[in-house]
Amino acid sequence: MPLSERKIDEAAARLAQARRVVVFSGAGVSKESGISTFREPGEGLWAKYDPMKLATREAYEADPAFVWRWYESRFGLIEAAEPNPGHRAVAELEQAVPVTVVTQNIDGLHQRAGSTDVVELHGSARRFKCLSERHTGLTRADFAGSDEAPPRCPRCGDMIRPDVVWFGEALPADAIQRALDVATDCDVLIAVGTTGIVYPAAMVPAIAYQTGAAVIDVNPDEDAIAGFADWWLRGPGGEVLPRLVARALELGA
Ligand code: BJW
Repeated sequence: MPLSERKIDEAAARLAQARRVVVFSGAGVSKESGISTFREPGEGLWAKYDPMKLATREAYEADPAFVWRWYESRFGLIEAAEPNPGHRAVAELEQAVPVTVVTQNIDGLHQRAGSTDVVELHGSARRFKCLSERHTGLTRADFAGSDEAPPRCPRCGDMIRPDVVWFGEALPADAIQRALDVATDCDVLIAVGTTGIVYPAAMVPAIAYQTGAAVIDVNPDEDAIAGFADWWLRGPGGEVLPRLVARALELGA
């Protein structure tokens, strides 16, 4: 069923009154930029690959070359991708109200679209560290010219790994703390493009809801947030977010 103007208008009217907004995003917001989601039947990454053989420390230790090459192919797609109208609408909302983007994505597309306050819960495709984690904050320039897979840390010789959060690993403490703080403090939370089942990230929309924020969920398919959201705006982020934000700005957000 097409998403009604009435539903967009209702959600936009609430957004127009907001004092502080959190946008909680997942892989779906970047799908229209050509980046795969994880759990969609048939097309998500985990439909093609076993996450336990790719997104765990144990997998990396067992076959570092395989895992490194898989990440390198994904990072190539990420580098070539451009922000889509959904990312840009989120950035435009800052013209009217303070917005913190809490993203599970590692692609940096919110920042490239112009969002200025972005909390990355699951790391970043632009950062690397050595396996021992003694040397962090490395960039590609630190191992440029190496043809090893994976390259070696220039400082300790250990294997380099992507600075992303694998299953069973703790999220960056400062990022999860900030995410929980802004979730508690916001009065509107917009979730977009996430199944909302990966913890502790999934606590962010739940906490916002429990502390009284209005929750707007943007997703073409039902997710774990739609059940408690005030509005489930059913559709792709690249179509729904520009409509929602344009209407909220018209209403004087
Ligand atoms: C669209 C769209 C369009 C489509 N527009 N929308 C209970 C049981 C078993 C395990 C656990 C448990 N509770 C907790 C755990 C552990 C685990 C977990 O949550 N597992 C669950 C899956 C059950 N969590 C962890 O292991 C976390 N760490 C942890 O708990 O540590 C404990 C600890 C504490 C202290 C010390 C030590 C340890 C870490 C989780 C890390 C997740 N990592 C990944 C990979 C990141 C790196 C990489 O990119 O490779 O993060 S997994 C993957 O899932 C990735 C994502 O960020 C994350 C969330 O996925 P997301 O974004 O929701 O994507 P999808 O694909 O699921 O959904 C896409 C959505 O978009 C769909 O809804 C579509 O409909 C929609 N969509 N097109 C808008 N155009």
